[in-house]
This record gives sequence, C-alpha cells and structure tokens, in this order.
Amino acid sequence: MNQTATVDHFPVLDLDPFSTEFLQDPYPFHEQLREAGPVVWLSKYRVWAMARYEQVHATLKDWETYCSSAGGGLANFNKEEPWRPPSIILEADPPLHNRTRSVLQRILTRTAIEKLRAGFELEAEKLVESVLARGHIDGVMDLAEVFPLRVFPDAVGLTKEGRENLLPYANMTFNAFGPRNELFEAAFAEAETVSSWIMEQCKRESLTADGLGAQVFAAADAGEVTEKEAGMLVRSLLTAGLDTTVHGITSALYSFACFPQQWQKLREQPKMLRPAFEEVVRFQSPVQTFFRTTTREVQVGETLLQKDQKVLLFLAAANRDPRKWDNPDTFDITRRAIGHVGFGAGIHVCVGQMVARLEAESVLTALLRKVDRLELVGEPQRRLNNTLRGLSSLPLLLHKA
Ligand code: OVV
Repeated sequence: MNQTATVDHFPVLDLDPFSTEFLQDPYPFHEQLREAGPVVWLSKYRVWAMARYEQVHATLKDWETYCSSAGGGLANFNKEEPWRPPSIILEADPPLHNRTRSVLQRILTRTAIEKLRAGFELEAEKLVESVLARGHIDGVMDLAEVFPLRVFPDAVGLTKEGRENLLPYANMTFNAFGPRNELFEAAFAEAETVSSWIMEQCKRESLTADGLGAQVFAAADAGEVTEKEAGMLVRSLLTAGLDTTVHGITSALYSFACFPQQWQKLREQPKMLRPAFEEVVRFQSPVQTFFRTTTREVQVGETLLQKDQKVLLFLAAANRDPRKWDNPDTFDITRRAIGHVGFGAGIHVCVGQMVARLEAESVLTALLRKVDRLELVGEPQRRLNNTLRGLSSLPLLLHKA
C-alpha cells in the first residue's frame, strides 16, 4: 500500500488507479483514497481525485466549476488532442449540451423505452430457456454479452453485418478515458477498422427507419440538431449503450451468485427487482470513474484547486463510502440505494439509464421465473478496462426452479 504524504494542505498519493493491481481489486485503494481526505493529489498523473460521496456528488452537480468540455478522461482537451472528435453530449457543456441532451433524453424517456419492453422480454425468455437447457454456462459469454447484443443494435436500427465491432469500439473508448497504458494500446489494436465501421453506421442511410437512430435524425429534420450532430449522437448511443449494459448484467449475475440469499429474497418478492438492480449498480458500479476539469480556482475543504486541472471522480468509491452508506460492502437489495452515483448525477446523469434498467430487468425477470439458484462453479475472470469494471468469464451452474 502507498504512503500518504501531506504537502501544504492536501494529501498526496502515488498510487496508479489504472494499474492492474488497482483494477483487479480497487476496494482497498478506494478506502485509502477516501481516508486520505476530501480531495487528494495523485502525483503519478498530476490530477486531483475525489472518492468520498459528498465531494463526488457535489462535483457532478456543479457543472459550471467542473466542466466536461475538456474531456471525460485523463486527457485535457484544452492542452491535448482528443483521440476522436469529442462527444457532443458527454464532452460538452451548456449551452451545446442542453440542445444535444434534450434530443437523446426525449428518445430515451421511460415511456418511450416502454415500447421496447415486450420485445426485450421475449428475447430474454428465449435466451434464458436456451442457457437453462445447458445448466453449466458462462454468465458473461452466454448471457451478459449475448443479450444486449441481441436487443440493443436492433433497437437502434443497425444493419446485421459488422456488429462484432460494437464491443471493441466501446472497449477502446472506455480505455481511452485513462492513460496510454497497455490496456489502452491493446484496445486500439484494430482501431482503424473498428472506428470506420462505427462511423459508417452513424449515417442516416445506414439506419433502419424505425429505430432510435432514425429518431435522432428526425430531430435533425425538425431543426433541433444538424445532420452532422445527429450522426454524432448516434455515435454516442453506440459507444455508451452496449458495454455498459453488458457490465451491468454481469454485475447483477455476479452479485446474486455471491449472495444467494439475496436471490431467494428477490424470488419471493419480484416487485423488488427495480431497487435490486439499483443496488447492483451501487455495489459493483460498472462505470468506475469519470473526470471533470476545473473552470476556475475552487476551494475543496482545506485545498485550493487551480483552474484547468483534471479531477478524477471515483464513482465506485463514493458508492461504498461508509460516511454515506450503512455496511457499504454488503449487497442488500432491500436498502435504499437511490442516490448512488453509478449513473452519475446532475446534468450529465446517464441518459440511457432506462434502457439499461429495461435490459437488466428483462434478463433478471426471465431468470427469476426459471432459476432457483445461480451457483458460482469456478473462478470469475476480470476484464480489465481503464474505466469499466466487469468480467470476461463467470462460470455458473443454473439450478432449475
Ligand atoms: C456516457 C458515455 C460514455 C462513453 C461515450 C459517450 C458517453 C459518448 O457520448 O460518446
């Protein structure tokens, strides 16, 4: 474990939040970061970091002091060239953000997304039926990756060919929020092919007439965004909409496999499904971190942050801050997990969260009906990523109800 040194009025840590050691088991490091103080200087990357709920939440809410237009990752777009044209929603501030956000928000409201429910539930039933016939499955490769790939690209209105590029593109983007380490480099091995396929799918003529993508272009027809901006918003859907839900479903399966009594509780009270998934997102936090950048000098506790400094927000650490949560390391579907920052908070709070919930609920509902127990029968393998926390393998034995 690293030493904490105090320089002037702030704690300094030399840990690397993007190292294999940290990403394999972030929780002891999260505790160290929270205990060090409300804001900590990470000397390796020369960035500020916040890991306590109070500061993470307040920073997410204060978009004027902590902007997004300088990038959601480590790179400061005021000083460094972004690896791709910045997202016009994630990496934008008001007023641009308001305009782009309102387009996606309207397309992704709970009511709008409800239209997808019947189709999602049917696919989930079919998929669960087929894995159940096998008993021994891999929760990631056979379920968590398969389901979103089966429903989301169709919902957006993508062509069938080339969908194998979707997860690699998300893997690139989420690694690119971190430093140019080995994870970053490995993810970019096929960058050219993968990126060009993605950009091709963002065009109006590549999309079916009845999907979410077409609805984004309808907003262009209505003059709310330009044709080019519509394409960029489709790119956001394709970037942020798939790997995140894969990890969300993985997290749910993993949590319930590790805490079988929680699965029993949920089977007895299926109405608890919604709060149960919120607890999954709090407990596992598929998106671990995001950065903001200071737009002015700002005081945090005893510490004065300068203007144009990167601030690393540990969403996952905030979601297990004992200052905020009772028994934070316990997975408990009956707790009030609302207020967690797993989907972020403030103006940039996850715009696709209703789709994420619908996907998770569809899979879990099908499993609840048919599966008595998810037994962990092997060592889960971590999939390391500079931003996302998930697994590449989760060996399960499904016990039929
Ligand atoms: C929330 C999120 C993650 C990654 C990419 C984007 C958004 C985007 O807008 O491209």
